Amino acid sequence: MLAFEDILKLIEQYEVITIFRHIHPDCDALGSQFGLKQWISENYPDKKVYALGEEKCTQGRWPESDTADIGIINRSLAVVVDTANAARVDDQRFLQADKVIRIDHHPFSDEFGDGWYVNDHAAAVCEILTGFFSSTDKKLSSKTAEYLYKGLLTDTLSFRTSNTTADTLRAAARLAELDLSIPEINRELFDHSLKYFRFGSFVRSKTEIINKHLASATITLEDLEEWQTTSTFAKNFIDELGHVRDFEIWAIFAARQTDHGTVYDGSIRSKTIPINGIAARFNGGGHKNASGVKDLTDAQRLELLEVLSQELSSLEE
Ligand SMILES: [Mn+2]
Repeated sequence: MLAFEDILKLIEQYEVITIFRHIHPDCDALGSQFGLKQWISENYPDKKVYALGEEKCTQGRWPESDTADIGIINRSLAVVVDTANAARVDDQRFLQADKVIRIDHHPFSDEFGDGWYVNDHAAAVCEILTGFFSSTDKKLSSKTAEYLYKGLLTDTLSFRTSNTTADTLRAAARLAELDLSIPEINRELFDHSLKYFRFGSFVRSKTEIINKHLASATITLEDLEEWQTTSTFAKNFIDELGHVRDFEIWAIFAARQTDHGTVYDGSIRSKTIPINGIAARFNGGGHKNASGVKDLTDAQRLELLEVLSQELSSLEE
């Protein structure tokens, strides 16, 4: 495990720094990536910093990724953010960097890289970076703060998740001091289209109560066709099932067509019961109360719901 001083030393030691994020990037992946790039560029203007990764995120506005040839990566310090598994890094060329370190807040799963700072009590990598930057005597600009705040706000669902702590709120306060427009950032990240609004109602209409404390919505290929949308888009609507007093666990599944037939990808949330262990048995994983699964047959989808249902039986009085 690296300390903040070790990370700072490495950054100071390397002339070239490449920053990598995970596939299907969310705002914490992008916020920590571009926040780190911005902070290094402002404090060490002679260094070359590259934010790499192909895939884009539809939430919020973000800069374009950089491009770097393998020669650049070879002599760089690669910093992988928000990613617990080597296979999930968007751009596997990170493996060819001179040194690889990672900064993450997912439960530790994969021992990759030459060193790491992993704190699974942090609500977001952006929270960790806020602590890191504040531990130095370097400048933290409003622009860097805005990137970090976006990651913090989204990974905590606006400071509502179970991993939101006093440290999270202190980090947010530290960032907010730097002249951020809180309502503008909120609108940028959370205002959505009329189609999104209507699809949310559709997801609610498809929600079934499996037992009193477990709810699930399954979006079929026909549904996706009718709405002209994708399973990735549909899975984002997991929050439509949240905020119901009776539900302890809720899940959304969306169909995807593959060469070997229809499979289901899903998102699962719980109030208190750990679900990442169960998700791991169904081609998935994630956080204690927020996990994903993928490539399930319809039978596996039903089996998963059965397992979740049994998990809840301990709550029945
Ligand atoms: Mn994250």
